[in-house]
Amino acid sequence: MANLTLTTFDWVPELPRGFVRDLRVRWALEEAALPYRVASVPFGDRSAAHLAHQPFGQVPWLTDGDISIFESGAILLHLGERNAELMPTDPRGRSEATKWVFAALNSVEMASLPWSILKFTGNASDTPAWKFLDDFLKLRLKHMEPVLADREWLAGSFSVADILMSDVLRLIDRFDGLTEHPACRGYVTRATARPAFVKARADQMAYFAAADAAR
Ligand SMILES: N[C@@H](CCC(=O)N[C@@H](CS)C(=O)NCC(=O)O)C(=O)O
Repeated sequence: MANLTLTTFDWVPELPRGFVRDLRVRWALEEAALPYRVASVPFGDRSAAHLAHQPFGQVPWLTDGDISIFESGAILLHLGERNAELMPTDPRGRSEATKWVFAALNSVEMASLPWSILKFTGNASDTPAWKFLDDFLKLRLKHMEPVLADREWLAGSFSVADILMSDVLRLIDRFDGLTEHPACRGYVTRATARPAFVKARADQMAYFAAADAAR
């Protein structure tokens, strides 16, 4: 792969550190032992150049030569297409991994993200809206539980699907949302014990710590 550059923010507050989505990309790049450089855009402003790469003014995005890709799921699929460490190479295995990539983002994260936002903004209170969201997420977790009790990794061997699913579940766990789902929790423990995750997380933490020092 040509000249990979991962772009993230130049600084973020303490709360999201260790969870900024550039970590998903760092993790995949580390798993595949691909060399890359990290670039940054201001946390404060959204320039036209930023929006040209990421139309929602978010991070991350990855450039691979003259190809620029936003959306962490799309980036991971792009990397997975070219690296056997990230996706099975047989058609059945690839479709397994692909479907779990979409399940992580479109079935679990679509419930977990609003749930987490209400949690960290202190709005997880006794309201019908919160109860609805909490029940909705618990239903998704209830269905993930037997899947994850039954296998080590989603598509047979470790793949980008596991990076996404475990990262989604990891955020729920941060807010104690996996206490009734031991298989989901065990899966997060298993995934985050991988050396590539440990390095990716440490690198992200160091990157934002260096930004503190430079402010
Ligand atoms: N669906 C996007 C979400 C990206 C996202 O939420 N990025 C956060 C950082 S983890 C961000 O840029 N937040 C600032 C904002 O939304 O303006 C992806 O998975 O890449």
